[in-house]
Amino acid sequence: MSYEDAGVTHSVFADDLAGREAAFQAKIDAGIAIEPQDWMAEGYRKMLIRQISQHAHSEIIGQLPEGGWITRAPSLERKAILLAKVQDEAGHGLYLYGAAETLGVSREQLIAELHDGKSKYSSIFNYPVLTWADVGAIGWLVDGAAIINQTSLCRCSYGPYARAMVRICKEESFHQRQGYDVMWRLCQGTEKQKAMAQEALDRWWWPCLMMFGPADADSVHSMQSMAWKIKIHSNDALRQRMVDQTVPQAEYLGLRVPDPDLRWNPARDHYDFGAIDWHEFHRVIAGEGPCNHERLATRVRAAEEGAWFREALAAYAEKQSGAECRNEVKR
Ligand code: FAQ
Repeated sequence: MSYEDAGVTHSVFADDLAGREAAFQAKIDAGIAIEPQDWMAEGYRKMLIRQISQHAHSEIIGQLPEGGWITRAPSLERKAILLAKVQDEAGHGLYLYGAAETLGVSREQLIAELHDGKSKYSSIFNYPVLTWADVGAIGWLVDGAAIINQTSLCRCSYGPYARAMVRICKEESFHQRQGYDVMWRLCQGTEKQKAMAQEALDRWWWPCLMMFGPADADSVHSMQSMAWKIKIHSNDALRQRMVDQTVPQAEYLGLRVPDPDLRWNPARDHYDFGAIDWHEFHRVIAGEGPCNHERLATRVRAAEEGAWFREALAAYAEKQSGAECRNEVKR
């Protein structure tokens, strides 16, 4: 018997859905975390999968730019620090894929979407790392931008994502400090070393401001995402925070921020800064940045070459769990 035959109209179900959505929104408005077993709006689930998976991909692809410098780090100490940092990024990817899996998608599916180019990762990882100073600039500026964005995500409405962020932010703080320390040491060094630090800042400044996404007026998802408290602050608000925090740090290093329009505005109590080249941003996220092809190809090759190892691990795990079940039956 159909619902209509039973005298139940569609509008009853529509009312039921509207009621559930209203209760869901009220929960979010009251600051109550949404957990995987809770009812959630389908759009909310999809928005989270999109953002968390892109975030996870960014952590994994984000290992590549600095990873290329592990063998060229200038001392044993710097090598050990960089190795630990790059490994941390892999861990962040795993926490985030784990958080996405609680929403009913598989890790294999998400990774396939990255490899097919259907899912994005952060624009910043499509720029080349030309000198050791770039490694410092990544820690200082890229991790610095990531912390500003992620500190706000620690209060996001989805429990597993918010909890992953708390852990990630603690590690990112160490990453940011090590990057600043690399820059500091270069700025205390020879004229050539200081020039290298300045060139790195010149290259990374604008792409780092682009990390926060398009201007609020052009942001497709921000309004709904903020209503659901997936995002707590807008792209422009976080970008402004990045400028305000970082300019004094650059001044302390004795470096010049590459923006002729940058100036303190006492009326706003913020720095004013110049226009971002949004054409460059859109080119990079469309796959045409300086390193997009190389980054994705490296990632796909690593997955293919490691397939035998993952298969062996899965076979071993299956054998072990079979043995455990048999032991359980014997007991
Ligand atoms: N790159 O409507 P909105 C890190 C896309 S982690 C590429 O404003 P939304 C750690 C956006 O996806 C860095 N695409 O989007 C580390 C959307 O496209 P779609 C990653 C971008 O989601 C350090 C379209 O533009 N962090 O660095 C970018 O509300 C060192 C419209 O934009 C996160 O992922 C971009 N920069 O806001 C690792 C944090 N910006 O999906 C290694 C979590 C925008 O419709 C070494 N994510 N797009 O096809 C977020 O907070 C948000 O997703 C934003 C974008 C703010 C990135």
